[in-house]
Amino acid sequence: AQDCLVSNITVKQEFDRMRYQGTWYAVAKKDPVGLFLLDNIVAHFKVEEDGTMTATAVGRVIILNNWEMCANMFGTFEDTEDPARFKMKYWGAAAYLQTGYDDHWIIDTDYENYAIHYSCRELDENGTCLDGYSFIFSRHPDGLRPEDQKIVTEKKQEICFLGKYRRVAHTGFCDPA
Ligand code: DAO
Repeated sequence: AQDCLVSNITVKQEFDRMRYQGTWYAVAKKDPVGLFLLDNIVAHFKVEEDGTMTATAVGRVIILNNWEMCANMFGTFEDTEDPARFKMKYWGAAAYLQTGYDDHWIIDTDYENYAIHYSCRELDENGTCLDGYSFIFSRHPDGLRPEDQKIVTEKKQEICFLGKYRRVAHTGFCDPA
C-alpha cells in the first residue's frame, strides 16, 4: 500500500494463531502519540482452550513523571473476519497502568523468527494513519537474523512507518528475579 491508506494494508494470509504462540521479543518499535512501553518489551502469546488468543507482556515504562518500573500487561484478542486482524483489549496489573482497545494486525510472520505488528489508533481524514504504533518482534532477544531484515524493511515501507522505528533495548531490566 504505497498510497499509505490503512484500508489497503495487507496482512499475513491464513494467520495461524497456534504457531504464533510463545515468546516474542520486541526489537524495534514505532511509537504512538503518548508512548507507553519504552524498552525491555517481551510478549508471550497463548491460545486458550476456547480458541481465544491472549497475551501477557512486560516492558519498562515511566509513569507519574519519573517513576521507572516494569509494567505487567495483559491483552485479550477479539477475532474479526480476517484471521490476522484482531481487536486487542489491554490493561495493566496495576490500576495506574495504561488500558486500551486497539487494532492489532499481524502484517507478516514466519512464526519461527520474525513478526511485524501494526496498529492504527486514529485515521486521518484522507485515510492514512494519523496515530499508530508497530512492533517488530523476534523470537531471538538479540535481534533479527540478517536474512529476515530485508523482508522486515519492505513491510515497514508497506505500512508507511519506514524510518519511524527505534531500537528496543533488552538490558535485563524486566527479567524475572
Ligand atoms: O507502548 O505506546 C505503546 C503502545 C502499546 C500499548 C499496548 C500494551 C499492552 C500489550 C499487551 C500485549 C500485546 C503485545
